[in-house]
Amino acid sequence: MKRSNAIGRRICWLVIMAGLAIFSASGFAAGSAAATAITIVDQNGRVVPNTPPSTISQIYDVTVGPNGMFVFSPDPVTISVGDTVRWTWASNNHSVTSGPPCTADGQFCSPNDTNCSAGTLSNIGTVYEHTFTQAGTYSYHCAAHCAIGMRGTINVESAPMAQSAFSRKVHGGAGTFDVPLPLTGNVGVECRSGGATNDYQMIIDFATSVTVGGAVLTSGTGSVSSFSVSGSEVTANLTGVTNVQRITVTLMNVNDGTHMGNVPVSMGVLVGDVNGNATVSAADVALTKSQVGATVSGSNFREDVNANGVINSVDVAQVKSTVGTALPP
Ligand SMILES: [Ca+2]
Ligand SMILES: [Ca+2]
Ligand SMILES: [Cu+2]
Repeated sequence: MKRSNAIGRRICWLVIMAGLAIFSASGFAAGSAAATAITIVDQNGRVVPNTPPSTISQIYDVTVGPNGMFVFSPDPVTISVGDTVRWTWASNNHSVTSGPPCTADGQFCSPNDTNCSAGTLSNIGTVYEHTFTQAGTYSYHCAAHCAIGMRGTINVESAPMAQSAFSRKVHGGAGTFDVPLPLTGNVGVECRSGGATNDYQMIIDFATSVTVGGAVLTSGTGSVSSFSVSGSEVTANLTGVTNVQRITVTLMNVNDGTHMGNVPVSMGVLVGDVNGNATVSAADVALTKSQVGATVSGSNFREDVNANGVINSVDVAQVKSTVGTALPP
């Protein structure tokens, strides 16, 4: 009994240590990514939001010459801007050479994207990858077997453009009010508190109806608790969104029938920044005081910092408590 307990404990420790090793490995990766981040300022010295990559890239596999057949499989392949195609040779003496059949146009080619006109042939086991950064239709072929039909097509689609985005809160009985979240340039600043569990709701509108594969918080602290799509409007419910940070929610695989890709939307979270200039100062306190007792409307809802439908001393106190905080770069 004792002995089996000791063994059990040892196994338990091994599991914990393996877990720690994985955890610290991922922690290190995150740390080094943060260390390489750069801060860019505009002509007025204001920090330009750290825009994340427009897509979270995926890898699509294509087999070159499966079962000795002179084909690329699958074909055609449809991907999004930023995705990578990975070709793996299943038989000998083939190339991946971009261009209208059957001439090289030099856009990409195996084995290393150089001297495409040579039509270098590779053998079984070769792996060649190319990342597509521009939307378009890309034809390619095997330099040795194009004439007998060994050709392929990669369709690279760009993501649908979001038309507008908002951070939405219900202010008690006063109504629902939205903080605009610009899709380019400086981030919109959400100045209202998220309540006990730091909840926010992001609304993203497209020009036409869309389908959405998922919604993920791709930068910052918090998570997407649920999302829904109604026609052209996507609603993402967020929770655990801490104060004083920038977050990015990425809608994955948004498809409007002609475009497909990931759509990121960023937001600054700075409770008490009622004038939205990315710092909380005496000016925010004064602005909130000036609206005490006023009916909450589209022009002063930011001063209802706790979003309960009235502007009073509780809101003033909340703004005062955050004076000195600022949105990080
Ligand atoms: Ca401010
Ligand atoms: Ca209030
Ligand atoms: Cu070939």
